[in-house]
Amino acid sequence: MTTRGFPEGFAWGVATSAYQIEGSTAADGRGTSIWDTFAHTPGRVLNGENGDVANDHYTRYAEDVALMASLGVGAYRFSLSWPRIMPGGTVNQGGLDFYRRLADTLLEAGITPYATLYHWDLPQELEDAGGWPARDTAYRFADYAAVVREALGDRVKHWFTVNEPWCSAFLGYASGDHAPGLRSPELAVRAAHHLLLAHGLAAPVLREGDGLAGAAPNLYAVSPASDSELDLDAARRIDGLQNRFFLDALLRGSYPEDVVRDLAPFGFEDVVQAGDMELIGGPIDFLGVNYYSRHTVSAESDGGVVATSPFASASPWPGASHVSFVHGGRPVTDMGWEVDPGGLHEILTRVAKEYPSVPLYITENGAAYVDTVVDGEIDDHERLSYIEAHLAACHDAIADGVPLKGYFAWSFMDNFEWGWGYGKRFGLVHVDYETQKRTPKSSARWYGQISRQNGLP
Ligand code: LGS
Repeated sequence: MTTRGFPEGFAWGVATSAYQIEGSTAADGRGTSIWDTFAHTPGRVLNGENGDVANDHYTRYAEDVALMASLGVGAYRFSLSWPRIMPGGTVNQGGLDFYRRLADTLLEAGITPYATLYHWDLPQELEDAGGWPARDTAYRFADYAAVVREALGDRVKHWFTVNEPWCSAFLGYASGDHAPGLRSPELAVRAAHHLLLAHGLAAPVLREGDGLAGAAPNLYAVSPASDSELDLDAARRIDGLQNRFFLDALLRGSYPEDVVRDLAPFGFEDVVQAGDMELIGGPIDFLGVNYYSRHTVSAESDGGVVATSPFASASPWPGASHVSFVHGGRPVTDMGWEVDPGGLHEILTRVAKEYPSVPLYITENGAAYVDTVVDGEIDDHERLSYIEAHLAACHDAIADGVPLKGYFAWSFMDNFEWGWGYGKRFGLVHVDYETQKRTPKSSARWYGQISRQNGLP
């Protein structure tokens, strides 16, 4: 019986991204991305793992879509690989054909496609030309958006421009934990602005006709470790860079003044040009929210860090490199991230209250746990509880008036977890990488049931 029903038409989805599942990195004219280069550089990914084969989704997509459909999932958020579609800057029909086939297969199965244009796999030649710190990359992204809109717009109506621009900018260019692995706060702040500019240039292109578009930043609940002035300031800085920088830009068309001040030592003010903020704050149809955890923030520099890769060394926080992250006393997942569904409610109600109204989606939420296969079954009750608690938080937020339109569990299946390689499993579906066998975990069957009945018991 359903006692906590969701609004009619709520999208119940699962999510993945191209580099994390596709494999076939040399097939049908695909070019090289910064993640190919990074993963093949010793010491960047745990155990030297890479996405060359991954989940072999490029050849197994039909089987994967059939499994999604059999579970009862109604929506699928995947990403398009830019180097498959425009290797070397020219259109590659072979790459577009793959996504046409994928979209057709989804539509035939009654699953609505939601496509993300950028989930971290920048074409290597664009990195060689300066990457996201170079303004020109944003214009190349707009060209790519036009190609994608033209080729897939008859099938795909829901678009996300950039996934987690915070990660691309600050893990990619400041801490070096993600590709391209650079350690320069000056480059990172430039990258952050140009990722947002890329969104601002691409959104109108994707919204032409009946297209609907938005961005998908990763937002965190943030609290100070104590009410000391120093801790409060540390929390302001982290909340500023993680949340308000992106929310203010996208939904108000301006950067928060205090964050601009924090970033001034890194040359941020010279990066923004006239007209940029109007583009970045231009109309969108929805905002995606990726939510995983809470940061509890201290100004004591001897506290911990939040692990973003097994090799983390430099800080991803320009203007807040003195800040540390302390344990807030909640249970943690296999990533060491604290489980805090209340933080999701806090973020959703905050966005709805403090910003101009825009429909929201949870574009990612989920957890890694160590799964054990017993007689071919995986009873992942911790993952199931994590998702159930976060869905309850969504239900509460909707009751409080938040215009939440859908939820995408991260992830449909276990996959390549960036710097952590294949060791961390976020999937509702288990993947045996030796055989590529997919086995739905208990959480997958449960989530399918919730999707079908449009509500929690
Ligand atoms: O697989 C990624 C998931 C897993 O956890 C996905 O590709 C990303 O879009 C997303 O970043 N994902 C994710 N996020 C949690 C990030 C926690 C990092 C904490 C570091 C903060 C300093």
